[in-house]
Amino acid sequence: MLTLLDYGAGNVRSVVNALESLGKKVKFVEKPEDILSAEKLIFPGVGNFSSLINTLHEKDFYEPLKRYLQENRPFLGICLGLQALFEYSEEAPGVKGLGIFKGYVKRFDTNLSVPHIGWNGIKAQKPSRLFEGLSGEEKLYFVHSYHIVPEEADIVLCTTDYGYEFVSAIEKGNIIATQFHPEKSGQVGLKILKNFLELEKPAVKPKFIPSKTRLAKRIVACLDVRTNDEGDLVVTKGDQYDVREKGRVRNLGKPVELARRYYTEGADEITFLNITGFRDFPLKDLPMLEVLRLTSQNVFVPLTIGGGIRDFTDRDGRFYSALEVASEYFRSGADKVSIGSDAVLIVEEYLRTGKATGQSSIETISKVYGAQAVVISIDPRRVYVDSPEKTRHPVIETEIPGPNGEKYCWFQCTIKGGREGRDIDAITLAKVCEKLGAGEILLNSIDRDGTNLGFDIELIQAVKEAISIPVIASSGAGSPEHFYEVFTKTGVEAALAAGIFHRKEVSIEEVKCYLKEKGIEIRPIFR
Ligand code: 1PR
Repeated sequence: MLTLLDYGAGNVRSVVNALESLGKKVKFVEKPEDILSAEKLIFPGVGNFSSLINTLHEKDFYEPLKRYLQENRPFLGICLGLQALFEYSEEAPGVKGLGIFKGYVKRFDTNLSVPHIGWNGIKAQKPSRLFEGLSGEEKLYFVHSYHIVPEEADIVLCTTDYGYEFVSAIEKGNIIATQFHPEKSGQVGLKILKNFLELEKPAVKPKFIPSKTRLAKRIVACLDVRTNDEGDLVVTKGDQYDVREKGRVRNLGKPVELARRYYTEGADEITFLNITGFRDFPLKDLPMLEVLRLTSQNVFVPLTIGGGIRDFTDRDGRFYSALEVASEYFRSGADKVSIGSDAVLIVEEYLRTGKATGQSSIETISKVYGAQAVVISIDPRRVYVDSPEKTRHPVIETEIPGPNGEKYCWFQCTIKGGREGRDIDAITLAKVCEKLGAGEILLNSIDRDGTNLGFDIELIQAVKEAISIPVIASSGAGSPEHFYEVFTKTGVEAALAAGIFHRKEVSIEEVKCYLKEKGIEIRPIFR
């Protein structure tokens, strides 16, 4: 029996699912005594350092947890569950951590995109049971803006490179804690969890230690989901956002089955977009929550969900905040939420008034769940002009001239699945969203969606250069070469495709093999 310390933020369901898939029963800590009576305690953490420590105090968990750790009893901390073991964090000045180990938590000081999101390697620093069965070439899933700086060198279990070398896991006695998320690291992560459960067995020396680890470029499979004309929830796919063929919604499969297929085929991440979420209220749209619940039972890579994340008042006058909607998604198994239409309206308001309200979906969700949990999905369309003076929006000089030979264009944001164009451009939108607390941009292109012509490199370059959070390039992928092009011509961290995978024209494995041959860092597929 394992005991899980859930302090109420983030996606603990995936940790439970991962442990259950290993045949373990999980008990939740409900009262302070449950901590001291645990045989093995698991403490996953996402979100914010101060909200975690404050919640531990409020629930009277702080002291029992400290005692459990001081008694050197079996413990696995994950992400913030690692950081909380140190004295303090730059994320929350004045807030005291558990102080089990000397040292502090520091914000990444690098010119690379922060958060550090994605699959990176580990360099073992000492033998450990955790490394049993690993070859050293594995990549694990990270998502964080802060990392630990321990004072005691002997607790360092492994390190990882991101701009510089940082400590990515520690081990001392029976206490192990990782910055990466084993529960989101596919089969490799499950192996690590299994190793923790067998901690009493002998430690092993890692076979291979890379000189430097590299963050992999992520390949994301996207499932646009909606109810079809028969009332079934299906994966569909549009051509430039038109999902109907001969008047009927295209049906490309069932969401849970397809997600599972992409997981086994090597997708580094899976995104569900509830494409009619702008008009249907997602908490009434229970099938979508069920899709997440079922998917997260056996898909152990990050899951993002988008569609309908905004404040909402129902017919009876009951108000639901965007934070409540997002929380329900996180509880159902999502790791990140993606905000589309609402982000455009928030940024318009911000530009009109010149100030942030602190109450928007982006700000409230980011504050509770952390920036890394908030993705902004942008649906831009090219608007051509003869000359830059013809518009007040930032323009680019384009190599793809407009219908009348125009040499300039700007990228107009749309809402409601591309149905309504707004007076704001994608570059400004991305910049303001970053300022408000978004952690990642999912950059679509209505012009390229479903065309197989390749990504809109000019759009992606323009947005990527304007911001410092990671960007997922989307729309238009038709071949492995297109992925290579977007990774080499722009600095994007991830590339997403839908149609080619759904129609089985190109597999995720083919894309990864091609990229690997060309020298692009990817996450190897371990089955
Ligand atoms: O506005 O917060 O409710 O979110 C709605 C979400 O649904 C947004 O993220 C929006 O992008 C998405 N969406 C709405 N309508 C459509 C549609 O297609 N009619 N999906 C839609 C389109 C594009 C990607 C697509 C890529 C790759 N989003 O999802 O998967 O373009 O396709 P490809 O590889 O086949 O070219 P809100």
